[in-house]
Amino acid sequence: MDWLASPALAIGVAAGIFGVTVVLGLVVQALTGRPEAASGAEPAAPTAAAAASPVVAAPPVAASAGADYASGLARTRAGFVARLDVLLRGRAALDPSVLDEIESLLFGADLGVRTAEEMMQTVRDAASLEEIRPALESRAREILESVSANGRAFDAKPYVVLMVGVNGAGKTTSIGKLAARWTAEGKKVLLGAADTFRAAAIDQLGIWAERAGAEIVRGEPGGDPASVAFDAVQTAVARGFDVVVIDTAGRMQTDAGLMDEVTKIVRVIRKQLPDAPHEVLLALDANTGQNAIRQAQEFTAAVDVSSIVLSKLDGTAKGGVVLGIARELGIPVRYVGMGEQVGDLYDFDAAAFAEALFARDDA
Ligand SMILES: Nc1nc2c(ncn2[C@@H]2O[C@H](COP(=O)(O)OP(=O)(O)O)[C@@H](O)[C@H]2O)c(=O)[nH]1
Ligand SMILES: [Mg+2]
Repeated sequence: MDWLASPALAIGVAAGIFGVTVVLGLVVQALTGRPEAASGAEPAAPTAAAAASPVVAAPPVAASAGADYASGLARTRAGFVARLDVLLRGRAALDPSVLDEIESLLFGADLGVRTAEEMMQTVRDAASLEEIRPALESRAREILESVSANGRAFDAKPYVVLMVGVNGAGKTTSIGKLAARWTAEGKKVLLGAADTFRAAAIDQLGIWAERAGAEIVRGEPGGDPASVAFDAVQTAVARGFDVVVIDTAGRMQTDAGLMDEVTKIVRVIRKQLPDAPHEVLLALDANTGQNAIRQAQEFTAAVDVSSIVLSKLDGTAKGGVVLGIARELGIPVRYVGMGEQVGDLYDFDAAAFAEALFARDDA
Protein backbone atom coordinates (compact mmCIF):
# COMPACT_ATOMS: atom_id res chain seq x y z
CA MET A 1 0.00 0.00 0.00
CA ASP A 2 3.05 2.18 0.37
CA TRP A 3 2.95 3.16 -3.24
CA LEU A 4 -0.35 4.88 -2.67
CA ALA A 5 1.34 7.51 -0.61
CA SER A 6 4.28 7.92 -2.91
CA PRO A 7 4.49 11.33 -4.57
CA ALA A 8 6.60 9.79 -7.30
CA LEU A 9 3.86 7.44 -8.27
CA ALA A 10 1.25 10.13 -7.92
CA ILE A 11 3.16 12.21 -10.43
CA GLY A 12 3.60 9.20 -12.66
CA VAL A 13 -0.07 8.42 -12.57
CA ALA A 14 -1.01 12.03 -13.18
CA ALA A 15 1.37 12.20 -16.10
CA GLY A 16 -0.05 8.97 -17.45
CA ILE A 17 -3.58 10.18 -17.17
CA PHE A 18 -3.20 13.71 -18.37
CA GLY A 19 -0.30 13.11 -20.70
CA VAL A 20 -0.31 14.23 -24.28
CA THR A 21 -2.61 12.18 -26.46
CA VAL A 22 0.24 11.28 -28.75
CA VAL A 23 2.24 9.76 -25.93
CA LEU A 24 -0.83 7.92 -24.74
CA GLY A 25 -1.43 6.64 -28.21
CA LEU A 26 2.01 5.06 -28.11
CA VAL A 27 1.38 3.59 -24.69
CA VAL A 28 -1.91 2.22 -25.90
CA GLN A 29 -0.18 0.71 -28.87
CA ALA A 30 2.42 -0.86 -26.64
CA LEU A 31 -0.31 -2.34 -24.49
CA THR A 32 -2.21 -3.66 -27.43
CA GLY A 33 0.86 -5.09 -29.00
CA ARG A 34 1.24 -7.42 -26.07
CA PRO A 35 0.13 -10.95 -26.44
CA GLU A 36 -3.18 -11.47 -24.71
CA ALA A 37 -2.25 -12.50 -21.22
CA ALA A 38 -4.10 -15.26 -19.49
CA SER A 39 -5.93 -14.61 -16.28
CA GLY A 40 -3.00 -15.88 -14.31
CA ALA A 41 -0.75 -13.14 -15.55
CA GLU A 42 0.61 -11.13 -12.72
CA PRO A 43 -0.53 -7.56 -12.60
CA ALA A 44 2.17 -5.11 -13.49
CA ALA A 45 4.25 -4.29 -10.45
CA PRO A 46 3.75 -0.91 -8.82
CA THR A 47 6.46 1.33 -10.13
CA ALA A 48 7.20 3.44 -7.10
CA ALA A 49 9.81 2.36 -4.63
CA ALA A 50 8.48 1.22 -1.32
CA ALA A 51 7.86 4.08 1.04
CA ALA A 52 7.40 3.66 4.75
CA SER A 53 3.96 4.90 5.57
CA PRO A 54 0.98 2.59 5.19
CA VAL A 55 -1.32 5.60 5.38
CA VAL A 56 -3.43 6.03 2.32
CA ALA A 57 -3.38 9.57 1.10
CA ALA A 58 -5.97 9.57 -1.63
CA PRO A 59 -8.14 7.13 -3.48
CA PRO A 60 -6.00 5.64 -6.25
CA VAL A 61 -8.93 5.27 -8.56
CA ALA A 62 -9.88 8.15 -10.74
CA ALA A 63 -13.46 9.16 -11.11
CA SER A 64 -14.65 10.05 -14.56
CA ALA A 65 -13.07 12.99 -16.29
CA GLY A 66 -13.24 14.08 -19.87
CA ALA A 67 -9.49 14.10 -20.43
CA ASP A 68 -9.07 10.51 -19.26
CA TYR A 69 -11.89 9.25 -21.41
CA ALA A 70 -10.61 11.19 -24.38
CA SER A 71 -7.28 9.40 -24.29
CA GLY A 72 -8.76 6.04 -23.36
CA LEU A 73 -11.10 6.23 -26.31
CA ALA A 74 -8.51 7.43 -28.82
CA ARG A 75 -8.48 4.13 -30.68
CA THR A 76 -12.24 3.87 -30.86
CA ARG A 77 -12.45 7.41 -32.13
CA ALA A 78 -9.80 6.67 -34.71
CA GLY A 79 -12.13 3.91 -35.88
CA PHE A 80 -15.70 4.67 -36.81
CA VAL A 81 -15.88 8.29 -35.71
CA ALA A 82 -12.79 9.31 -37.68
CA ARG A 83 -14.08 7.41 -40.72
CA LEU A 84 -17.39 9.17 -40.38
CA ASP A 85 -15.58 12.50 -40.40
CA VAL A 86 -13.62 11.63 -43.51
CA LEU A 87 -16.79 10.51 -45.19
CA LEU A 88 -18.75 13.63 -44.26
CA ARG A 89 -15.95 15.98 -45.22
CA GLY A 90 -15.80 14.69 -48.73
CA ARG A 91 -19.48 15.33 -49.48
CA ALA A 92 -21.45 18.31 -50.61
CA ALA A 93 -24.96 17.02 -50.01
CA LEU A 94 -26.90 14.42 -48.12
CA ASP A 95 -27.57 11.96 -50.94
CA PRO A 96 -28.38 8.25 -50.89
CA SER A 97 -24.79 7.20 -51.47
CA VAL A 98 -23.67 9.03 -48.31
CA LEU A 99 -26.40 7.30 -46.37
CA ASP A 100 -25.28 3.91 -47.70
CA GLU A 101 -21.73 4.53 -46.67
CA ILE A 102 -22.71 5.72 -43.20
CA GLU A 103 -24.89 2.67 -42.84
CA SER A 104 -22.09 0.24 -43.56
CA LEU A 105 -19.83 2.19 -41.26
CA LEU A 106 -22.30 2.03 -38.38
CA PHE A 107 -22.98 -1.65 -38.88
CA GLY A 108 -19.26 -2.35 -38.81
CA ALA A 109 -18.70 -0.38 -35.62
CA ASP A 110 -19.40 -3.05 -33.00
CA LEU A 111 -22.50 -1.26 -31.83
CA GLY A 112 -24.77 -4.24 -32.20
CA VAL A 113 -27.44 -4.49 -34.87
CA ARG A 114 -30.23 -2.80 -32.95
CA THR A 115 -28.07 0.11 -31.89
CA ALA A 116 -26.64 0.51 -35.38
CA GLU A 117 -30.19 0.60 -36.75
CA GLU A 118 -31.19 3.28 -34.26
CA MET A 119 -28.14 5.33 -35.00
CA MET A 120 -28.91 4.99 -38.70
CA GLN A 121 -32.43 6.27 -38.11
CA THR A 122 -30.89 9.28 -36.40
CA VAL A 123 -28.79 9.84 -39.52
CA ARG A 124 -31.84 9.56 -41.80
CA ASP A 125 -33.70 12.06 -39.64
CA ALA A 126 -30.93 14.60 -40.01
CA ALA A 127 -31.82 17.52 -42.24
CA SER A 128 -28.32 18.18 -43.46
CA LEU A 129 -24.81 16.75 -43.52
CA GLU A 130 -23.76 19.11 -40.75
CA GLU A 131 -26.45 17.79 -38.47
CA ILE A 132 -25.35 14.18 -38.63
CA ARG A 133 -22.41 14.28 -36.28
CA PRO A 134 -24.04 16.21 -33.41
CA ALA A 135 -27.20 14.14 -33.82
CA LEU A 136 -25.24 10.91 -33.46
CA GLU A 137 -23.43 12.21 -30.42
CA SER A 138 -26.62 13.16 -28.65
CA ARG A 139 -28.25 9.86 -29.58
CA ALA A 140 -25.22 8.07 -28.12
CA ARG A 141 -25.49 10.09 -24.93
CA GLU A 142 -29.20 9.31 -24.67
CA ILE A 143 -28.58 5.59 -25.04
CA LEU A 144 -25.85 5.63 -22.42
CA GLU A 145 -27.82 7.80 -20.00
CA SER A 146 -30.81 5.52 -20.24
CA VAL A 147 -28.94 2.90 -18.28
CA SER A 148 -26.68 4.87 -16.00
CA ALA A 149 -25.92 3.26 -12.65
CA ASN A 150 -27.09 4.75 -9.41
CA GLY A 151 -24.66 5.46 -6.63
CA ARG A 152 -23.68 2.56 -4.46
CA ALA A 153 -25.14 2.77 -1.02
CA PHE A 154 -22.99 0.19 0.77
CA ASP A 155 -26.22 -0.30 2.64
CA ALA A 156 -25.29 -3.67 4.03
CA LYS A 157 -22.39 -4.82 6.15
CA PRO A 158 -20.67 -6.75 4.87
CA TYR A 159 -21.55 -5.51 1.41
CA VAL A 160 -21.05 -8.51 -0.84
CA VAL A 161 -19.88 -8.02 -4.41
CA LEU A 162 -19.64 -10.98 -6.76
CA MET A 163 -17.44 -10.60 -9.84
CA VAL A 164 -18.29 -12.77 -12.81
CA GLY A 165 -17.14 -12.98 -16.42
CA VAL A 166 -15.28 -15.24 -18.80
CA ASN A 167 -11.59 -15.97 -18.59
CA GLY A 168 -9.43 -12.94 -19.31
CA ALA A 169 -12.31 -10.46 -19.07
CA GLY A 170 -10.51 -8.42 -16.42
CA LYS A 171 -12.21 -9.72 -13.27
CA THR A 172 -9.20 -10.06 -11.02
CA THR A 173 -7.57 -6.84 -12.18
CA SER A 174 -10.79 -4.88 -11.71
CA ILE A 175 -11.24 -6.37 -8.24
CA GLY A 176 -7.72 -5.25 -7.37
CA LYS A 177 -8.45 -1.72 -8.57
CA LEU A 178 -11.76 -1.58 -6.71
CA ALA A 179 -10.26 -3.00 -3.53
CA ALA A 180 -7.61 -0.29 -3.62
CA ARG A 181 -10.28 2.35 -4.06
CA TRP A 182 -12.35 1.08 -1.19
CA THR A 183 -9.49 0.58 1.26
CA ALA A 184 -8.35 4.10 0.41
CA GLU A 185 -11.82 5.26 1.41
CA GLY A 186 -11.24 3.65 4.78
CA LYS A 187 -13.25 0.50 4.23
CA LYS A 188 -12.19 -2.86 5.54
CA VAL A 189 -12.07 -5.01 2.43
CA LEU A 190 -11.92 -8.79 2.11
CA LEU A 191 -11.33 -10.63 -1.15
CA GLY A 192 -12.50 -14.18 -1.75
CA ALA A 193 -10.37 -16.20 -4.17
CA ALA A 194 -13.11 -18.38 -5.55
CA ASP A 195 -11.28 -18.79 -8.84
CA THR A 196 -9.69 -22.04 -7.77
CA PHE A 197 -9.10 -23.18 -11.33
CA ARG A 198 -5.37 -22.54 -11.15
CA ALA A 199 -3.00 -21.75 -8.30
CA ALA A 200 -1.70 -18.76 -10.28
CA ALA A 201 -5.16 -17.18 -10.25
CA ILE A 202 -5.23 -17.35 -6.46
CA ASP A 203 -1.73 -15.87 -6.27
CA GLN A 204 -2.70 -13.07 -8.66
CA LEU A 205 -5.57 -12.05 -6.38
CA GLY A 206 -3.20 -12.34 -3.40
CA ILE A 207 -0.83 -9.83 -4.98
CA TRP A 208 -3.65 -7.41 -5.59
CA ALA A 209 -4.95 -7.87 -2.03
CA GLU A 210 -1.55 -7.02 -0.62
CA ARG A 211 -1.21 -4.03 -2.89
CA ALA A 212 -4.67 -2.77 -1.98
CA GLY A 213 -4.30 -3.34 1.74
CA ALA A 214 -7.13 -5.83 1.69
CA GLU A 215 -7.31 -9.28 3.23
CA ILE A 216 -7.94 -12.45 1.33
CA VAL A 217 -9.62 -15.80 1.89
CA ARG A 218 -8.06 -18.51 -0.25
CA GLY A 219 -9.10 -22.01 -1.06
CA GLU A 220 -7.05 -24.89 -2.36
CA PRO A 221 -6.26 -24.90 -6.08
CA GLY A 222 -8.85 -27.14 -7.67
CA GLY A 223 -11.09 -26.81 -4.61
CA ASP A 224 -14.77 -25.94 -4.53
CA PRO A 225 -15.26 -22.28 -5.54
CA ALA A 226 -18.60 -22.01 -3.72
CA SER A 227 -17.07 -23.08 -0.43
CA VAL A 228 -14.40 -20.36 -0.75
CA ALA A 229 -17.18 -17.83 -1.36
CA PHE A 230 -19.00 -19.16 1.70
CA ASP A 231 -15.87 -18.92 3.85
CA ALA A 232 -15.17 -15.40 2.64
CA VAL A 233 -18.66 -14.18 3.52
CA GLN A 234 -18.56 -15.99 6.86
CA THR A 235 -15.19 -14.40 7.67
CA ALA A 236 -16.48 -10.98 6.64
CA VAL A 237 -19.47 -11.33 8.96
CA ALA A 238 -17.41 -12.65 11.85
CA ARG A 239 -14.66 -10.06 11.59
CA GLY A 240 -16.67 -7.00 10.69
CA PHE A 241 -15.51 -6.35 7.14
CA ASP A 242 -17.30 -3.57 5.25
CA VAL A 243 -16.96 -5.10 1.82
CA VAL A 244 -16.27 -8.58 0.53
CA VAL A 245 -15.51 -9.10 -3.14
CA ILE A 246 -15.62 -12.62 -4.55
CA ASP A 247 -13.45 -13.41 -7.55
CA THR A 248 -14.61 -16.30 -9.72
CA ALA A 249 -13.22 -18.50 -12.46
CA GLY A 250 -14.16 -17.68 -16.02
CA ARG A 251 -13.87 -21.07 -17.51
CA MET A 252 -15.31 -24.49 -17.11
CA GLN A 253 -15.52 -27.44 -19.42
CA THR A 254 -18.65 -25.99 -20.92
CA ASP A 255 -20.39 -22.65 -20.68
CA ALA A 256 -23.30 -24.40 -19.01
CA GLY A 257 -20.86 -25.62 -16.38
CA LEU A 258 -19.65 -22.08 -15.79
CA MET A 259 -23.18 -20.74 -15.35
CA ASP A 260 -24.01 -23.60 -12.97
CA GLU A 261 -20.96 -22.73 -10.92
CA VAL A 262 -21.93 -19.07 -10.75
CA THR A 263 -25.48 -19.83 -9.66
CA LYS A 264 -24.17 -22.28 -7.09
CA ILE A 265 -21.90 -19.59 -5.66
CA VAL A 266 -24.87 -17.24 -5.33
CA ARG A 267 -26.91 -19.96 -3.63
CA VAL A 268 -24.16 -20.75 -1.16
CA ILE A 269 -23.51 -17.08 -0.34
CA ARG A 270 -27.22 -16.75 0.46
CA LYS A 271 -26.94 -19.49 3.06
CA GLN A 272 -24.81 -17.01 4.98
CA LEU A 273 -26.56 -13.81 4.00
CA PRO A 274 -29.99 -14.15 2.40
CA ASP A 275 -29.90 -10.72 0.72
CA ALA A 276 -26.41 -11.16 -0.71
CA PRO A 277 -24.74 -10.73 -3.10
CA HIS A 278 -25.67 -7.06 -2.99
CA GLU A 279 -24.06 -6.50 -6.31
CA VAL A 280 -23.08 -8.76 -9.19
CA LEU A 281 -20.49 -7.15 -11.43
CA LEU A 282 -19.95 -8.60 -14.88
CA ALA A 283 -16.52 -8.03 -16.37
CA LEU A 284 -16.40 -7.74 -20.15
CA ASP A 285 -13.37 -7.22 -22.35
CA ALA A 286 -14.09 -4.40 -24.81
CA ASN A 287 -11.77 -6.05 -27.34
CA THR A 288 -14.27 -8.83 -27.81
CA GLY A 289 -16.78 -6.44 -29.39
CA GLN A 290 -20.02 -8.17 -30.29
CA ASN A 291 -18.96 -11.21 -28.33
CA ALA A 292 -19.12 -9.17 -25.15
CA ILE A 293 -22.82 -8.62 -25.76
CA ARG A 294 -23.37 -12.35 -26.22
CA GLN A 295 -21.43 -13.12 -23.04
CA ALA A 296 -23.53 -10.62 -21.15
CA GLN A 297 -26.69 -12.30 -22.41
CA GLU A 298 -25.49 -15.66 -21.10
CA PHE A 299 -24.54 -14.33 -17.71
CA THR A 300 -27.72 -12.34 -17.24
CA ALA A 301 -29.70 -15.49 -17.97
CA ALA A 302 -27.91 -17.22 -15.09
CA VAL A 303 -27.50 -14.48 -12.49
CA ASP A 304 -28.95 -11.11 -11.69
CA VAL A 305 -26.17 -8.93 -13.09
CA SER A 306 -26.28 -5.47 -11.49
CA SER A 307 -23.79 -3.71 -13.66
CA ILE A 308 -20.82 -4.06 -15.94
CA VAL A 309 -17.11 -3.39 -15.71
CA LEU A 310 -15.88 -2.90 -19.25
CA SER A 311 -12.14 -3.52 -19.32
CA LYS A 312 -9.37 -2.80 -21.80
CA LEU A 313 -10.99 0.17 -23.50
CA ASP A 314 -7.51 1.63 -23.77
CA GLY A 315 -6.37 -1.00 -26.21
CA THR A 316 -9.29 -1.34 -28.56
CA ALA A 317 -11.10 0.36 -31.40
CA LYS A 318 -14.28 -1.40 -30.30
CA GLY A 319 -15.36 1.06 -27.60
CA GLY A 320 -18.64 1.50 -29.46
CA VAL A 321 -19.67 -1.77 -27.87
CA VAL A 322 -20.59 0.26 -24.79
CA LEU A 323 -23.57 1.55 -26.76
CA GLY A 324 -24.54 -1.95 -27.79
CA ILE A 325 -24.34 -3.20 -24.23
CA ALA A 326 -26.44 -0.33 -22.94
CA ARG A 327 -29.05 -0.58 -25.68
CA GLU A 328 -29.34 -4.33 -26.12
CA LEU A 329 -29.04 -5.37 -22.48
CA GLY A 330 -30.21 -2.38 -20.51
CA ILE A 331 -27.52 -3.11 -17.92
CA PRO A 332 -25.57 -0.10 -16.74
CA VAL A 333 -21.88 0.08 -17.41
CA ARG A 334 -20.56 1.09 -14.02
CA TYR A 335 -16.80 1.14 -14.53
CA VAL A 336 -14.46 1.26 -17.45
CA GLY A 337 -10.94 -0.10 -17.29
CA MET A 338 -8.36 1.80 -19.29
CA GLY A 339 -5.11 0.16 -18.30
CA GLU A 340 -3.47 -2.42 -16.09
CA GLN A 341 -2.43 -0.15 -13.25
CA VAL A 342 -4.36 0.33 -10.06
CA GLY A 343 -5.55 3.82 -10.99
CA ASP A 344 -6.82 2.82 -14.41
CA LEU A 345 -10.42 2.22 -13.44
CA TYR A 346 -12.97 4.97 -14.02
CA ASP A 347 -16.52 5.53 -12.98
CA PHE A 348 -18.65 5.48 -16.06
CA ASP A 349 -20.17 8.82 -16.97
CA ALA A 350 -22.54 8.71 -19.93
CA ALA A 351 -22.28 12.34 -21.01
CA ALA A 352 -18.49 12.49 -20.69
CA PHE A 353 -18.19 9.19 -22.49
CA ALA A 354 -20.34 10.27 -25.44
CA GLU A 355 -18.43 13.52 -25.64
CA ALA A 356 -15.08 11.73 -25.62
CA LEU A 357 -16.29 9.28 -28.21
CA PHE A 358 -17.09 12.11 -30.60
CA ALA A 359 -14.28 14.46 -29.63
CA ARG A 360 -12.39 15.92 -32.55
CA ASP A 361 -8.76 14.93 -32.49
CA ASP A 362 -8.00 17.41 -35.26
CA ALA A 363 -9.68 20.35 -33.55
N1 LIG B 1 -4.75 -2.71 -21.14
C1 LIG B 1 -5.55 -3.21 -20.20
N2 LIG B 1 -5.34 -4.45 -19.72
C2 LIG B 1 -6.17 -4.93 -18.78
C3 LIG B 1 -7.26 -4.18 -18.28
N3 LIG B 1 -7.92 -4.93 -17.37
C4 LIG B 1 -7.26 -6.10 -17.30
N4 LIG B 1 -6.20 -6.13 -18.14
C5 LIG B 1 -5.26 -7.23 -18.40
O1 LIG B 1 -5.96 -8.31 -18.98
C6 LIG B 1 -5.45 -9.55 -18.53
C7 LIG B 1 -6.56 -10.39 -17.93
O2 LIG B 1 -7.06 -9.74 -16.78
P1 LIG B 1 -7.56 -10.54 -15.50
O3 LIG B 1 -7.98 -9.54 -14.50
O4 LIG B 1 -6.55 -11.53 -15.08
O5 LIG B 1 -8.83 -11.29 -16.10
P2 LIG B 1 -9.75 -12.42 -15.44
O6 LIG B 1 -9.37 -13.71 -16.06
O7 LIG B 1 -11.15 -12.04 -15.80
O8 LIG B 1 -9.52 -12.38 -13.97
C8 LIG B 1 -4.35 -9.21 -17.54
O9 LIG B 1 -3.12 -9.27 -18.18
C9 LIG B 1 -4.67 -7.78 -17.12
O10 LIG B 1 -3.53 -7.07 -16.73
C10 LIG B 1 -7.47 -2.84 -18.81
O11 LIG B 1 -8.39 -2.10 -18.49
N5 LIG B 1 -6.59 -2.42 -19.77
MG1 LIG C 1 -8.97 -13.89 -12.70
